[in-house]
Amino acid sequence: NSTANFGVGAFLLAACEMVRYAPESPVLQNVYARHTFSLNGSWRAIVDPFDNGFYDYRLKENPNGFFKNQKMRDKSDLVEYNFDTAQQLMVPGDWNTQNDKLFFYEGSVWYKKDFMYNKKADTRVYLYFGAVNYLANVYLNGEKVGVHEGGFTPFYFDVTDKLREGDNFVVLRVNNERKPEGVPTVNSDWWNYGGITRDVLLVETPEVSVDDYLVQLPKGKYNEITGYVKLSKPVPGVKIQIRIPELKITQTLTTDEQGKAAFACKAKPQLWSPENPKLYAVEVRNGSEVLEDKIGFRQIETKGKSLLLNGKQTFLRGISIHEEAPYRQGRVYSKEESLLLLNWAKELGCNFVRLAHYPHNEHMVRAAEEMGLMVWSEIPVYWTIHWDNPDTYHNASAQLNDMMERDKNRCSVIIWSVANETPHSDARDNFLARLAKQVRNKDNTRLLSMAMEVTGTKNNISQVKDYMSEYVDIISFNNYLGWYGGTPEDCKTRQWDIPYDKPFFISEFGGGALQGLHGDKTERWTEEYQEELYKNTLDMYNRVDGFAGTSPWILMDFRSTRRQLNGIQDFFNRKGVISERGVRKKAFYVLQDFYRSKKAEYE
Ligand code: GCB
Repeated sequence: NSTANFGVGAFLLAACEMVRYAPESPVLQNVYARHTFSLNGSWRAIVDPFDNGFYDYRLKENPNGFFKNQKMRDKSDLVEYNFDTAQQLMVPGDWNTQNDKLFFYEGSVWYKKDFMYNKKADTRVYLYFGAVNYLANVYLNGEKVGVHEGGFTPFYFDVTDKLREGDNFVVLRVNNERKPEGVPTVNSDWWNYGGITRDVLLVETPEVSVDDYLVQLPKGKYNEITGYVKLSKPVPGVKIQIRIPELKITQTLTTDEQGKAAFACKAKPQLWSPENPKLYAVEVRNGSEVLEDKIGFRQIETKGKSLLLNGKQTFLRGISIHEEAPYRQGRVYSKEESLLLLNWAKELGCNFVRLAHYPHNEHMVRAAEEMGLMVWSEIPVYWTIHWDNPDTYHNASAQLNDMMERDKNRCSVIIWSVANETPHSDARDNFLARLAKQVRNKDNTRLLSMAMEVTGTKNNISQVKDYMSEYVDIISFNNYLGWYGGTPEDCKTRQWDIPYDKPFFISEFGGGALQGLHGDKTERWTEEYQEELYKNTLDMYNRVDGFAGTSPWILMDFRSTRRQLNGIQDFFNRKGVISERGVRKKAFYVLQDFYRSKKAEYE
């Protein structure tokens, strides 16, 4: 667990540099409730395609790399870089959409930010990154702090001893080169946005602080709230108070030898649901340290082919979403832009969103919760990654861990997904089975799934018989009948064989349409084709027993390097039901109608 917080890169380096990467294992649950200083804003940036700031001319790591932030001492001095005159990039933000020259860029960029800090007694300070895509080498005041691999999960380092009174500077080498052994691997259908893509914070905590907590309904129970708190250090005898004022709960806990304390108390909270997204103010107090959260309570389970929310059968009226900003493109990092996307989902009539194909920023998950949207959260184990490579496994496992840690108090998250469209092999099955076990060991209050595929079609009957089906709670699969194979007409007769006593969920279907392009419903890329495909697909699955929901691909057109067709795609995947400029296509209204009728059916 401790190494997982620092990702695989840090783990590998830890072996050779024990001191620098000694496991610290903070979780920093609910970072936004803590005492923080934002390091967002304008950063200096040096583009470094050959990693000249990292390696010397013998390709050895240069102990005087750009992280030293050297300045000319006199006029004869030779320093071949200068952060102070370098271009500026906004953080958070991907570099691709901030500078035309960086649109397709994949490589290293050095970032630097100056800041003032006044040191305080009895305080630990963490340098926190919401996410950096993909590899981050972090330095403070010219010293190495740590390394993190993986583009969509938070990480942090204890920098208390490296901070100086007054002026400080932080430098990052951010590298977004795709690597075959990476997670994701070299091939994916989205833009490889590079940069410091989420918030950067300095987090101050007391010397011994509450670094983690969990508050939830235990599996299957409605009249009890359970959970735990954990200190940043194994200090026994510390009194921690948990309060849920609205429920008149005040629990005073005393930590054990590990600095942990568990609790359970009788309570009958109003349940969270899309119709009533009730959240309770929760307060965790450790002396003067107070963490405030809003937490909802619900049960999600399956029974035979049914999916039950709070014991009541439900249908997931979903949509898949990439973390891509409307109008401007680039990565979403703010609550405002998260709301834009989620409001569209609400307008469609959704009660569920699939946040594909990687953990989205924390604002997105929290906003979904406030709005009454259930969430599918996924790690980028996407297509054909290196199933046999132990480093790849550790990387995926660390990302899974960090996703679950960050969002474990979010009742909106009902499904942890460990993969998308992965090809069967023994190595893959073994890899995914281990991830599935990891989910089960950590959390029994949510469902486990993965987006699988059709395994065969014979006599017009498509079968979904993936070996991973025994591991999941809900059989999810992506299928593009009518787009990548066949025509929308074929949906009218296609039969389905899904031989499990579990609900099934269509995690993707869809087809491309250029918004504003009209024609006959058999003509590709027209809104009419996409509209027909939506009608026929929804009718088709609606005839199959156990159909528990869908998250069509996708809410909005999004940038993809794989989509090159001139005049139509222009590097956009056009399967959105809304264009990247926010214009609804005809299929939007088909889905909206369908969800209206589903809502009525289930109420
Ligand atoms: C898929 C993938 C998704 C792609 C989509 C497509 O099955 O899961 O990432 O973007 O198909 O448009 O081909």
